[in-house]
Amino acid sequence: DHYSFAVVGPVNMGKTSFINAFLGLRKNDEGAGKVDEGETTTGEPKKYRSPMYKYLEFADMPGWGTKTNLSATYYKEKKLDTYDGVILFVNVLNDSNLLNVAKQLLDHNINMIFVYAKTDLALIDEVRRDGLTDDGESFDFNHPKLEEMQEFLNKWLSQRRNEHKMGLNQEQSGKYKKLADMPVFFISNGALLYQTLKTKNEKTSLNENGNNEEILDRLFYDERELRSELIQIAKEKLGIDAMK
Ligand SMILES: Nc1nc2c(ncn2[C@@H]2O[C@H](COP(=O)(O)OP(=O)(O)O)[C@@H](O)[C@H]2O)c(=O)[nH]1
Ligand SMILES: [Mg+2]
Repeated sequence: DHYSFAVVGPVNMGKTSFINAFLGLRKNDEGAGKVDEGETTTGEPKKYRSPMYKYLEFADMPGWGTKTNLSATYYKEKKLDTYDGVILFVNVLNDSNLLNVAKQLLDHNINMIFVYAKTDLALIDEVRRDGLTDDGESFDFNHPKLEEMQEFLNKWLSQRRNEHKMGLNQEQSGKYKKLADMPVFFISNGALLYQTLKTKNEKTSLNENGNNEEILDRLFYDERELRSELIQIAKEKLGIDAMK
């Protein structure tokens, strides 16, 4: 009667924040998952349901540390074969822990989706690095023009999507090349962009109390696509009736 996603990946990747955002919860709301939990590889998954999406369940799997070498039995221990689908939060593509899990999911025919979160941080770094748009004009992050940002983001996203797919296709062999065909999304908790800029002491025309919505909404639309994808996957499996 419901579709269950396990959310898997290293610690501090925004897994819990994503679940909270999906369920419309802010981090201090009742029922929201605890963020900044640190490494809890051995803990039990925390499961989330919401009256908004009765047919979905998220299991927030304890994240592993960057120096952790997951045992080959992680997949089994975490009973990943009992979930309908797994959302893999990627830190770097050559993360052998993540790739091992992905391969075992493929072996067992379990749906997987790759997600790169915190894209605001990666995007800002990228803009810092070259600071230029393709036509050589300087890109002003502090006074973002919507159209400009949109174009920049579209290019950047398709580049990163290609890198991800090519990387998997080239590095993996045999049937594991199929990993490159799994859906991939780049998301960001858009509301955190303001926070990020503030922490980095950046001047910004974004402000804390509004006017950001249009920009943030358009910037991080991949998040909406991911949301639709998850709902769609569940629908296909459960049938339309379950959604009523
Ligand atoms: N800038 C930015 N920070 C984020 C984003 N998502 C999560 N964070 C922050 O990253 C930290 C870790 O998030 P958390 O959800 O606890 O990660 P988890 O360990 O993977 O569950 C928290 O301080 C979040 O506020 C994002 O999209 N952008
Ligand atoms: Mg967490």
